[in-house]
Amino acid sequence: MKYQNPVLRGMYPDPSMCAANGKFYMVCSTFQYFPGVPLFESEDLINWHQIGHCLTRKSQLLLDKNNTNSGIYAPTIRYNKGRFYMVVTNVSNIGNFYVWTDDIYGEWSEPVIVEQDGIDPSLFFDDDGKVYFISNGNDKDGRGFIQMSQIDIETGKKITENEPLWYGTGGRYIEAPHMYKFGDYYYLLNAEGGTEYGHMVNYARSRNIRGPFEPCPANPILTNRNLGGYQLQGAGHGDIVQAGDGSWWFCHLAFRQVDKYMTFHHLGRETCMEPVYWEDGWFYIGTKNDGPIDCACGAITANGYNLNQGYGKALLEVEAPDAHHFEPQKLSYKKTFANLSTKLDWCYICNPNFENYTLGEDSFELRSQTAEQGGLTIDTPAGSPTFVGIRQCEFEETISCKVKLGASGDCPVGTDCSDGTISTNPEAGLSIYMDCNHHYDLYLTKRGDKYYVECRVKIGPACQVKNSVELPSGLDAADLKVISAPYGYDFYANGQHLAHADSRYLSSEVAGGFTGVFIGLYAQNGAIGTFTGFEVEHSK
Ligand code: 6LW
Repeated sequence: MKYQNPVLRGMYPDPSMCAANGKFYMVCSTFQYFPGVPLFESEDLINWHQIGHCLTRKSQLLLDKNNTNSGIYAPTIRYNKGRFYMVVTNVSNIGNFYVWTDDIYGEWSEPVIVEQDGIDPSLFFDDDGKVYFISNGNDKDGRGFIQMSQIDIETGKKITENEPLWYGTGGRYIEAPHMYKFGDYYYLLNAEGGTEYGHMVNYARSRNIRGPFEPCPANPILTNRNLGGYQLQGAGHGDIVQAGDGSWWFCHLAFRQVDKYMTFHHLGRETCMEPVYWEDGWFYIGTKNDGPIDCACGAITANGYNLNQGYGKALLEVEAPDAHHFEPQKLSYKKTFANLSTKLDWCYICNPNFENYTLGEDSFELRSQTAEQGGLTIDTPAGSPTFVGIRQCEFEETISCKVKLGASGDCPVGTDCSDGTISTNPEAGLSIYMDCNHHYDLYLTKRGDKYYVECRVKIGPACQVKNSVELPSGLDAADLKVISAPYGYDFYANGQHLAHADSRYLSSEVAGGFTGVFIGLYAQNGAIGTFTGFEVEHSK
């Protein structure tokens, strides 16, 4: 039976997973978004559903520095003796820490800080009861490596100093380390090559936890860096588990370009799953029929890919091992306020002022930041504007809602923004949001007594109102619709096409950074936006 990658679609990067009590649990990075670190559960490793977040309180997740690519990087989830641990870096302030819970459906502890530098921390519980803290780091000459210390898991205090374990295979940005013990060997996994097109996964093994580590002869065991003309790229940063049926699985990040030759991606890095097989104490990505293969002859796999350099490939369609049963994936969806009202999908930028949001059965009321709160807008580079969003999960989505515009009475003096400058008139609407410098907005605004629906594009320092249509007098609401396709977005108001904008200008290649596009509702400059009838639809 075949399944489709990514298994978590939309911005779910840096996955880590563990097995516990017959199920699997997975976590991903969230950067500047609140709550932090979504937590997923699965019974078959292919179908995942979100059961919560690990970081739900400001005391666990302070996001006060800036709203692009700060915050939470690369979590690891582990289970030991009835307790779950999630270890992660908050690059904006407290650095490396972990939280724990004995109830996977409940709240997680306050942060336990570990005084170890580097990012992408991981925990390893050895058979002898010792607990190790592993992260990347740099030696005194600035060379990247994987380092480890022994810690007291009750307090997070270090028992030993950091020691270097492995410098990797020579790729840039050695990161994403995990230690495992399978049989007689310790296995030390990493990612190298950077999280872009050169990304890869390597590992080494040793009979001693302190090394020396012997690199796998097939490194990189996963990379798409030589797979040209293929939509899925950037495969790297992963984690491995064994399922109850004996099969082994590897989760990792990768991204979908807008098509197979066009090297832009805007949905962010996503989570894929690959089968794993073993041979002579080494593990490989894929199924045995795919390889390993005599590299010198440039062998072609059953899937038609040349495995000349690096063995494992991340593929969009994967044949699962026969013995592994899973439910067919559900790839179509219709998201509405009602079915999103569990709040698990909603994300805020930095630490939100919750008093500005009221989610009802089929409505979401958003009140602009007040002057005392800072009067922030979605262009502000730090802090929490009134914005709540969900990830764009597929290229093709139809997004619609009605927005009604009220004003709080303390709205600032307006300026005409038809020359492209940032407006200070009250406005509320939808934002196709990559970051504060790259977003496309479809909104209702008021100048004097008149209401207008407008579409504005902001691409770095260039900001342009593409179209502005006055509403018939007496109307203070509009139907907004965005139709997205791989190459771009079309913006409509009250059935009229207002503008088109290319997706490439919201891509990671243009905007930089680690996140992907969100579909946001926002209100600013004194506006109160009442949103109803929200729908995000995708049919496969
Ligand atoms: C993360 C690093 C990486 O810390 O990107 O792809 C960084 N890998 O491991 C941010 O996600």
